[in-house]
Amino acid sequence: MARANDDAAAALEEYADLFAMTGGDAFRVRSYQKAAKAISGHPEDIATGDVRKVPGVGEAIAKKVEEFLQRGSFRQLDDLRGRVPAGVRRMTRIPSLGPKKAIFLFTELGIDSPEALGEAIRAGRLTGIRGFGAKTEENLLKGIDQLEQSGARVHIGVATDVAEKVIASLSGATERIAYAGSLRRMKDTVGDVDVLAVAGDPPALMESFRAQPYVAEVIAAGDKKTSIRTTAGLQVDLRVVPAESWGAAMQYFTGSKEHNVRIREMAVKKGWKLSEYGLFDGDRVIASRTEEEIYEALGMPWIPPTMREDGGEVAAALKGELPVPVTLEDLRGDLHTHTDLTDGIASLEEMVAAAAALGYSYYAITDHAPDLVMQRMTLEKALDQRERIARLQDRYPGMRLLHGTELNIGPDGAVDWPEEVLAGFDVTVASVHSHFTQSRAEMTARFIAACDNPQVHIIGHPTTRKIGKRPQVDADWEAVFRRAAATGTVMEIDSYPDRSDLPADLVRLARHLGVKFSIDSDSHAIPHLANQRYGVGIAQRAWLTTDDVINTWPLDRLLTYLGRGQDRV
Ligand code: DGT
Ligand code: CA
Ligand code: CA
Ligand code: ZN
Repeated sequence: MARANDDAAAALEEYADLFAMTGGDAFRVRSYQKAAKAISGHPEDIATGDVRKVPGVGEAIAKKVEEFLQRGSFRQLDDLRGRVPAGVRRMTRIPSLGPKKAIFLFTELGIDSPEALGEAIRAGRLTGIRGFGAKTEENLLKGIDQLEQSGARVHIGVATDVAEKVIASLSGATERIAYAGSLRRMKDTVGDVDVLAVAGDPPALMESFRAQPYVAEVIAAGDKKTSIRTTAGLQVDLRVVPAESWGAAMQYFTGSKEHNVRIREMAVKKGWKLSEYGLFDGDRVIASRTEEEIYEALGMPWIPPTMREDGGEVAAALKGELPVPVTLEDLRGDLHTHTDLTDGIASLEEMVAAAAALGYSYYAITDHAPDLVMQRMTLEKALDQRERIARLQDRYPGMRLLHGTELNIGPDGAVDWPEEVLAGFDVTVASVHSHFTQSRAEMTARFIAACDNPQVHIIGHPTTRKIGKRPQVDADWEAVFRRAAATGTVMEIDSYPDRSDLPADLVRLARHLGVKFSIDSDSHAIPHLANQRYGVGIAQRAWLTTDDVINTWPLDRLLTYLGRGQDRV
């Protein structure tokens, strides 16, 4: 679902950054950032609607967006891009280097990338320059290292948007085009995007690729392979492959490297050779056109990309015991969503209409509870919302509306409301939103207390990580999952891509211990409902089947599990 909104928002964010770097007024910087956020969360596609209807978008910003929609950029952005090279923008991501110093290094010394800065420091070119003492230089080198190691990876939401944009922009110049690599395996973070294409005129395709508006830097240009860095800072490798080896190339470049090593062993055992061009017996091609043929020739069914991590999938496939992983189509509902009653930006009516359009058979509204004080929730407001939901239900005979709430797990494991109030909700999600740095013992006890609460159904975004921003909390997860399994408490897979929480390795551990899961969007705006595909990716990477995921179940099975069935006393 690549919408014009996201592209326009990204352009405005980039503009805000550049504007700040070139000494722009802080108030205006903030107004661009706010407008970007409002546009990306706006339910209507601005390419067909009117951007002036988005709150916080005034005339000046609307003009820029309109120009962007017409030609993929706007004059003021072009101006600033011309003044600040992409590499200089990347320099501002070095932890100890602010925008002012980055611009200074560029204009005074011609340093135009983090790599160039590292070389300049090591060559002693900064010695004696005011503001760059030995200690500062040391910190900068450390920061450049950090940037290379971690900052280079982005979360799956960013990578998917980039990949879909690249594919849409080149589909006219290709016979076939698709992405492979870690993104196809749906890892929660992606180092670079690997795109494969079949093209009648490879040089023309590469030329068109280099000229796309999302290209900030060309890293390597060739007729078979071109690598660029996008304006979002992500590297994309485009490879042209022969049409007859499409399947072999997809298999090879999807990886993982470790999975490919296993597969190649199978080929070698049979006296064959497997490469990105095909499976060969000497010069004879055994299979190359499709992935299915290759796996079949090696004696196993096609293995879904999300399972290709050398986690026992090859042995399972050879024995015919590969589980059928849950798919997006299997989801019958969403059990964690917000409205503008708390921090969502769409109304109850709008969210429910969008959920119905997805064909769900049930949908839970779970606005925050009173303990998250800034949300200003009260019991009165919650009960009022319950009545609105009951009235709205008549309009959706095919979809059951569930009135839920997202509780806050306090430092001691207590939640907002007493059990008798909670019993009035159809479903409760309980999550940690503060006191992230408690000791392992305290955090473990906190989660266990929440699991022990008979009115807590689901633990929301359990590790509370935000990729690239906030680490996971420290807990004895095995102990938490054991208690969750014993009490029937469900662990959430929060599909919001910068959360991706639980991550797949912890899902695998929890499944092993007998825990059930709920794949939820945690939507705060209509476009977020579509994030469920990322949660499904996590579930597949952990080999979950529909039996493990409660929101694939029919309504009556779900309600019975939650203690809200017909037989409720
Ligand atoms: P990333 O980009 O770090 O998120 O992870 P990947 O898995 O996309 O890794 P990348 O981009 O280096 O390579 C893409 C795929 O190409 C990788 O998953 C497997 C394949 N590949 C690349 N280099 C090798 C290699 O030296 N040996 C084998 N067997 N496969 C390779
Ligand atoms: Ca990659
Ligand atoms: Ca790559
Ligand atoms: Zn939350």
